[in-house]
Amino acid sequence: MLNLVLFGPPGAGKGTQAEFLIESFGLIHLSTGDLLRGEIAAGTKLGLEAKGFMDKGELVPDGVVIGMIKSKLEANPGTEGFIFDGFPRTVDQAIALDKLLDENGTPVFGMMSLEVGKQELINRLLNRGKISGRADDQDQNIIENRINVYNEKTLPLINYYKSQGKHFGIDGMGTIDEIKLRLKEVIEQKLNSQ
Ligand code: B4P
Repeated sequence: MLNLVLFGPPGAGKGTQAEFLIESFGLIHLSTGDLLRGEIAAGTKLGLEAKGFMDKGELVPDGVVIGMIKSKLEANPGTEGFIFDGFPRTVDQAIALDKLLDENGTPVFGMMSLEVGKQELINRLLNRGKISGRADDQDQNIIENRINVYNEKTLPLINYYKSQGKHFGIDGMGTIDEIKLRLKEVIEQKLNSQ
């Protein structure tokens, strides 16, 4: 199984590149952001709870997102693998993911970490906000808070995966196609070296 963690700050291109990885490697896409927005749209209790955090650019509590991922893993046995997009976002989430995957005997293959400068992140998200109407993409203060939360709570995950020899840094600046090629090359190189 090929379990990939697609990592990077808000606006780094995780959701964008996940679409290509699904096609190329036949993986199931698990985006906690999409799952949470689905709960909000459906008006569930979980969605109502999550909305308050997301609108401010804060992280939704670990227990909520870990529970969502657990039920998705259980609902998809025997797949080629998963792309975890926007998850894990804290060290506790990463530990929980390792435990869940250990139960299936299929560990994380690698963390693909997209590296993009702050001003480019802000530009991309403000642009998306104009088109999609996503509330958390329309206000520069909320975007900056998301980037600060990323730096404080999510960035330490790089060391978590480095210590397991699973961190792969990828230049996330350039066109979407250029970044696709970089990702594909890194994954194929690692697959061939096994
Ligand atoms: P997410 O939905 O994960 O949103 P995101 O970080 O903004 O990244 P996304 O994947 O959507 O955007 P992308 O970079 O592809 O999270 C939203 C919120 O949900 C969080 O703030 C948090 O509150 C909550 N949440 C989610 N997961 C959680 C978790 N595990 N724990 C706790 N809370 C959680 O793309 C951005 C834009 O850039 C797009 O418009 C795209 O077209 C554009 N773009 C991409 N690549 C480009 C390129 N190379 N050049 C130019 N533009 C590009």
